[in-house]
Amino acid sequence: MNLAVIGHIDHGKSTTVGRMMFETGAVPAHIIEGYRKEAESKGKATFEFAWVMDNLKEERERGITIDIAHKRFDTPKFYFTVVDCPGHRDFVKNMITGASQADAAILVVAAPDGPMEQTKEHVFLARTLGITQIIIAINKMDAVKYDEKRFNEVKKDLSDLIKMVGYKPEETPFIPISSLAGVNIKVNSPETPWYKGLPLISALDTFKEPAKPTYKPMRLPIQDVYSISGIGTVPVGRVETGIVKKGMKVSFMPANKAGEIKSIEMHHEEIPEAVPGDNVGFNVRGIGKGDIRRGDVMGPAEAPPTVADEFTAQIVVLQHPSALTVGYTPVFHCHTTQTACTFLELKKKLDPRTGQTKEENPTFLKSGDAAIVVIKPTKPMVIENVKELPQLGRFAVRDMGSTIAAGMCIAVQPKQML
Ligand SMILES: Nc1nc2c(ncn2[C@@H]2O[C@H](COP(=O)(O)OP(=O)(O)OP(=O)(O)O)[C@@H](O)[C@H]2O)c(=O)[nH]1
Ligand SMILES: [Mg+2]
Repeated sequence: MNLAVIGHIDHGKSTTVGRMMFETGAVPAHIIEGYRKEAESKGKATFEFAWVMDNLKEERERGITIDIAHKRFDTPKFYFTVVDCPGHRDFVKNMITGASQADAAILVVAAPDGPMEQTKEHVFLARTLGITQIIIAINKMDAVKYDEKRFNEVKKDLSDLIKMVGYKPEETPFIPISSLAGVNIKVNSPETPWYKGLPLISALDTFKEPAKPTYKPMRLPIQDVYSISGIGTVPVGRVETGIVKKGMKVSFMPANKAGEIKSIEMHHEEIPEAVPGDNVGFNVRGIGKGDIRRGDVMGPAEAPPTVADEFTAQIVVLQHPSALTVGYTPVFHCHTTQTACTFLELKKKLDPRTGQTKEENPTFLKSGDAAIVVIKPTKPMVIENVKELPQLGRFAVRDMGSTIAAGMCIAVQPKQML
């Protein structure tokens, strides 16, 4: 199960992940103790659990997460690949990459603050990027003296927020925790006698296993490409649909490069095939490091990923400082690609609640509007019809450091790739 941990800056996402890794035995106590001493000596006391996830020098100095990091831990039912997302508004693009790989999410909200700007933005993005299952951890309960009243206030605000984007509050676990103190993580703690639900780690086991679309054409968006001595070029990414097998002939789009799968590795073990949800590294005969990059998508040679000349999309505008018009060219984040795309045509404005047409050919769109639009990428990009390959058809639209809109591709006019 791929799990994203999302939420506003400083609300304790990395600390929560570090704490879960510790409590499940994925990180031994002496490592945490080492981090605790080092963090304290560097004026970063209390960051010992966050440092399990924040490995970059700049992350540790600034005390924030910048890029997403993957870690693994096991619960009785699942093994989780957890993606710790940055909360800082400048790094929402990294959060989108993390969220686009996830089956489920933990939303971390600090009890003293309640929902903040990136709480809202992350919830909206998680939903539009297709994450259907969510658990809400109301963290830093120690800082509000484990007050039930404060917990209920924050819970109420969050219920309203998640309901707006389509999650069901009554089916969503809300858990009062303190990641720093280790309260309600593995077992229910005496600090919150009023809390009758499950502790965080047990709640994770109530997630439903995502259906694996193995029968669809294989798609694997490239997240990174490494060069490893003795092995060669090693692209990494998550299988979204279909099966990747050793010996398979594959094609990368829009790079338009072909090769053959030599070996596949997951969590440092060689495996014969990879299925949807697997985060893998693999070696391809015929592919050099410079041939492909983040944003390219691998598919079978006989059914390569679709490169769009233009595509039709249904979008919801989250926020735009003025009006969104034809000619506007923000960055589209779709699977692992970030590509500038132009709004070519505003076909119709929809009622966001019913989906009925409100206006044909509107001259502009503003915050809160839903619409059908035609989009043209400024350079080749892979996007698929959401009906056939939902994982490759959802996107977020960003400009000047904020999320403008999110949506899905409902028709593609393919580009001829020779
Ligand atoms: N009092 C208290 N502080 C906490 C708790 N959890 C985290 N913190 C503190 O909050 C600060 C930020 O924690 P992080 O885990 O780095 O927060 P984050 O959400 O990962 O932050 P970004 O990745 O930068 O968005 C640190 O000083 C933590 O020690 C908690 O349960 N109680
Ligand atoms: Mg963090």
